[in-house]
Amino acid sequence: MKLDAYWMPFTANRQFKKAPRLLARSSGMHYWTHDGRQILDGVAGLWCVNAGHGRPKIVQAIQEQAAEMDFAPPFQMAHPKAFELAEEAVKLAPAGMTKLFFTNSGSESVDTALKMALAYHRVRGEGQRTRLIGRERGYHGVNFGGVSVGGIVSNRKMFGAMLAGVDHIRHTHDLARNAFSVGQPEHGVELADDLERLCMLHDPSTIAAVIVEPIAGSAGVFLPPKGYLQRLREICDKHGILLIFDEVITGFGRTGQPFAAQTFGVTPDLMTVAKGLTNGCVPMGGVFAKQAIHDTFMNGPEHLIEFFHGYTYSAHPLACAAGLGTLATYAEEGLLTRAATLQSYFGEALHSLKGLPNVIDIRNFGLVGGIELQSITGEPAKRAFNVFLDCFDKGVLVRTTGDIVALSPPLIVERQHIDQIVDTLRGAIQRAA
Ligand code: PXG
Ligand code: PLP
Repeated sequence: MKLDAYWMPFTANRQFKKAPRLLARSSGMHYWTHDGRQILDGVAGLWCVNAGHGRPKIVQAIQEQAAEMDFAPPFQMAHPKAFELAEEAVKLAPAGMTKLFFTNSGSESVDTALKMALAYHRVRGEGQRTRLIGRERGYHGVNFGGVSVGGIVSNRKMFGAMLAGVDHIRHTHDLARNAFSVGQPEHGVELADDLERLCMLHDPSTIAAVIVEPIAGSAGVFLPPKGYLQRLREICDKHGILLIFDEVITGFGRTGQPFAAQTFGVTPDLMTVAKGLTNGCVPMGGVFAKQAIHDTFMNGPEHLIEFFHGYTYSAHPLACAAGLGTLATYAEEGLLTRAATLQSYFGEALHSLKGLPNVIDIRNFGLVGGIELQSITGEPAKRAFNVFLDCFDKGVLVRTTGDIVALSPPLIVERQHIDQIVDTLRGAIQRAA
């Protein structure tokens, strides 16, 4: 096979093509490589295959839809499954988040939510609210809006000035006070007050929205300190700022409830999702909005378009079919709350790695885990990458970012899979010493 033409995303292309890792098949908790090796999926593909691989309802829904109708234009037209999927999805959302706008990815969801926030204020006659606030070490996808509010330096520094008027609150990662916390860390609620600092600096009446991940995933699994999200909500309410939760990773059962907003008891104004919405089977994302935000747009003449935004593939029939199959599978098997019942077993298994060489922190919540390793001096990210390669060699797929190993197994994971993941990691971390 020629590997030349494909310019791979977020990949060390030259290194990869010297020793490619190709997946050929998947089922349940497993992948099989092109040369037939079975690999246990410790990361739900890329935080998305929450119901596990090759689920019959989803496969059938996609097959039938492909035969019945391939594409339907989404502007001034629609098809029934778009409405059905939105109806089913808002039943799972936090109370009051009754509207769903479809996109094709998390990155598009983020840009959509940011535009919704700006337009909402403008429609209300507060067009001076143009500033967007993100958080250091946040990941909100790779489009210009998302990297602007995002806080990962390597995802930003090559790309110029990005959106104007964006600022960032401090991240919540605090090894000195919170290392090896089980579940939510005790310390750091006051970091939410950093939003007050930006309100004072810019004047709160210029700020449209704040976007955070309830649990930061991509940058390395950073949990919200106890009370932190509540405090953010209070500050936003005080100043009329919209709160956006980016639930692209935390959505659809990862934290033990359908959404982290429910797990943590804090309802945002807008909520971005993707990944688990279709079990990763067909690309799709969405933005949940509170009824009142939607209704604010619905005030002009009825024949006029209310929100000048949308994608050719918004509510694509194949994606809607996959989404309906996915939500049915989640419901039948109780998957959206399964992480709550497994979280203590998963957490204890992960924390059993404490004391291994170079393990400087272990973090867990629901079925999300992070293991932070001491970097090799002068070679950041190398130790964790070696652990990733070693685990893959031993038949387990994990994910690394910098020197942090991230875990997010499909929600169908069983205890023996958790044991296999952790035992494989134990060996790999020892060998990486
Ligand atoms: N927001 C959040 C919180 C995400 O985690 C996106 C937006 C963007 O979604 P799309 O579908 O445009 O990729 C994400 C995506 C990793 C990793 O290594 C995580 C993501 C993407 C790529 C890698 O953890 N999350
Ligand atoms: N570029 C051009 C020239 C287009 O015509 C379109 C859509 O019609 C786009 C970009 C946007 O594509 P999409 O709607 O798939 O995001």
